[in-house]
Amino acid sequence: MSVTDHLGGDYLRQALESDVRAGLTSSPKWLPPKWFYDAAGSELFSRITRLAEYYPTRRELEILRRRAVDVAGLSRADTLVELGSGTSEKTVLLLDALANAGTLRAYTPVDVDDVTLEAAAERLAVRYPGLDMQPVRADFEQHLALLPRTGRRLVAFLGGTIGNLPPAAREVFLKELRATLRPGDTLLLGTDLVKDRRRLVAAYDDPGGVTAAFNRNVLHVLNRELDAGFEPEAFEHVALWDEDNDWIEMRLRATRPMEVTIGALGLTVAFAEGEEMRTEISAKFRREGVLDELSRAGFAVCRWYTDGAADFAVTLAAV
Ligand code: AVJ
Repeated sequence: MSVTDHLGGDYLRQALESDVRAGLTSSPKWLPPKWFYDAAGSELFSRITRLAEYYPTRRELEILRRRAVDVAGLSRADTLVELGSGTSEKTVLLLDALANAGTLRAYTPVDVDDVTLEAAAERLAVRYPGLDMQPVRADFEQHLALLPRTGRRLVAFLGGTIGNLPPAAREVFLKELRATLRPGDTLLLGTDLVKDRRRLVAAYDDPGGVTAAFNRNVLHVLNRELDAGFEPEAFEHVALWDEDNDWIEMRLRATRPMEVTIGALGLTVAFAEGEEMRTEISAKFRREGVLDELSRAGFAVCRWYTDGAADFAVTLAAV
């Protein structure tokens, strides 16, 4: 399996260093969520998706189970481009529907992790022997312009991951994505929806502490990759609902004053007792908001699909 790699050399390393330097020298401090996902973080995320409190994955699957055939019929895509490593369960629903519609030719999974990419591509190659596999190792925020442009494409961006981008970055992302597409191409976008705040907070603060471990994992990543001296257990997991911005915010709160050295950056940062560092926003949407953001980026919305409880939405849009 040959992976097209846009993250060669020390691209990721540079990105991590500059993100961490920018975030830890800001006030308030922050770290971008993309660094949660090393092998341990990906495993913790996969445990999160099985928690009773974490409804988005199940709801989105429910929608895709019910609507994949409709999506395939409307998009008539020959190439599925999947931004971010979906669970193969979601991917298979879309690939099966496109194969049954008779249009499927190629599959391009896009992810930063080559192990994830190769595993996905190899598993699916067995299930779809004639499928042209074109895995791309890339950062979907940076390398949209470099993705393959052949065929009639369905770009799937699922899981609600778009909610991890703040509004300005979302706008840039959608416009850049739109600019890479041609008439006939389509976008399938997963978004979590605004709902009762207790359910939202519970989904990001489970009693078993799996989400807390996922949150602290970013400190383990910094310790290992940047020779940092964080004591992850000295930070408390915080999940709160920001009702002005309609997003869940995850933070790590220092339980005592600390000085932390980040060896690879030659940087020492001080945390006051109780100081909170933002590690993720996860925006929740309303129908008008999604439609508005898509149309401002130049997409024409064709379908708005939700699950029975209206917890989550999947939108199909054309260019
Ligand atoms: C997979 C990125 C959409 O924001 O809900 C889960 C990540 N963070 N629990 C989300 C996550 C905390 C998840 N995304």
